Amino acid sequence: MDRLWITAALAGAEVTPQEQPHLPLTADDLAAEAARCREAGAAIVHLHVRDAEGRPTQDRAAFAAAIELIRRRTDLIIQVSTGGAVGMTAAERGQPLALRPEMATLTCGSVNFGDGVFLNPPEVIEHFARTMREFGVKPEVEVFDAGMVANALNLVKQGLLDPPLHFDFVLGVPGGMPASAANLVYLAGLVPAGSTWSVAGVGRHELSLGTMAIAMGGHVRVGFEDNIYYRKGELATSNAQLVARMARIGRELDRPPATPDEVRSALGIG
Ligand code: KMH
Ligand code: ZN
Repeated sequence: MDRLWITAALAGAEVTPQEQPHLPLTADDLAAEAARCREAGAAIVHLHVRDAEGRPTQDRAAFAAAIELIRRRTDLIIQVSTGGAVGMTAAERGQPLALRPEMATLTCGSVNFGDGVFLNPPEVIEHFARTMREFGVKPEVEVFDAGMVANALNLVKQGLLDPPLHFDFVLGVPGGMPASAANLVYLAGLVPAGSTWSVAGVGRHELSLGTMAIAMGGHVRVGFEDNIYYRKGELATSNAQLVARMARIGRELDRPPATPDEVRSALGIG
C-alpha cells in the first residue's frame, strides 16, 4: 500500500486554550508547531488562524502571516480552511483562497455542528469550487455526512471539480455522521477508484479510526482541531505528539509517512 499521508489540524476554530493549554494561536506558535509536526511525519497542515484575542478569523492578512512563517520553516503542504467557524459568512470564509494556497477545504453540504449549523448551501459550495479552480487550489472535500460524497461527485459531473478527488471524512462531530467503524467502511466504499481519502475522527475516535484507515489504505488527519487528548484523561502535549503516534502505527503497518513532495506528486500539485 501507499505511504501514509498525515495531516496535522493544529488548532481549528472551536478549541480554546482553557481546554488545551498547548493550543497554537499566533502565527509564530502555528509555524513552530507545524515544524514539529513535519519532523514527526506530517505532510499537510490544515490551517485555521486566530486574531489577537485568540478568536477564530478568516482574515486574509492573518492567514498570510501564518503561511509565510510556516513556509519559512517547513516544506509542508498548506491547506487553508474555508470552513472557518460556525456563523461566518461565505465571503469571510473564502478570504484565504486569494493567497493561492496549495490546498483548501471544500465542505460539500450543510450539517448541524454542536449547537449551531455549519451552512454550506449549493451556491456557496459552487462558488468555493470555482474560486479554487481560478486560483489553482486543490480542494480537499470535507465530508461530515454521507450525502456530501454524492454532492462532490455531482460537482464533478457539473464540471466544477476535477477528479481524482481527495476526501476527508470528519466523523464524530455532534450533529454529523457518528465516528464508527461501519460508517468509515461505508464512506470509503463510496470513493471512486483513483480518488483518495483520509479520516479525522473526533475525540477518542481519532486513534481508532486513524488506525483503521491505515489498515484500509486510507490516510489520516490528527490534531487539536479534532482531539485534544493523548489518551483518556491525559491531554496531549502537542499536535506533534499525535502525529508521531500515527507515524509509528503507520510504520508498523508498512505505511511509513509520506513526505510533502510525495503527496504533491500523488495529488498532481506543486
Ligand atoms: N470549524 C468548522 C465549523 C474546515 O476547516 O473546512 C468547520 C471546519 C471545516 O473546520
Ligand atoms: Zn478545519
